[in-house]
Amino acid sequence: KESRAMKFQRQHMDPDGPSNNSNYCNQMMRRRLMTEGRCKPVNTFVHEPLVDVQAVCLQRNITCKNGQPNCHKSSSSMKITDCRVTSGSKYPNCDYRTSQKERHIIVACEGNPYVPVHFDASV
Ligand code: PAP
Repeated sequence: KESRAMKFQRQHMDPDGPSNNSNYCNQMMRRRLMTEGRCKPVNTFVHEPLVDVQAVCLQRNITCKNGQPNCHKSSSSMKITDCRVTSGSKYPNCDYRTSQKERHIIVACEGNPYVPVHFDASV
């Protein structure tokens, strides 16, 4: 079974991206299996080395959107791409808007090793 840490990498890590094109989210959301059963409504890909994203778990704890205390904010801004399903998108034809940004990321971490398992927000 896929671990939460591996699921985070599948859903959120693209260190070598982004290919600079407006179809990025349409292609990546499908390729990373987030359009199976439903179109995942919002998802962020991070374009930084995995070690740098894992290191965010070493930052001090902050409260996550769901009230849990296991979130951490990156000290530097990171290259990210936000994917948001369009209003006209109809499953199984999942259609996304692609927005490239540079933001501080907030991730939830768990386990031993203590690694990212959930992408909470970018600020
Ligand atoms: P995403 O939130 O990163 O988009 P999602 O598929 O929702 O991905 O998975 C997040 C996982 O992190 C969930 O575990 P599961 O796959 O076993 O359902 C969720 O329980 C877990 N998680 C751990 N800490 C938190 C947190 N503070 N907030 C939300 N989810 C968390």
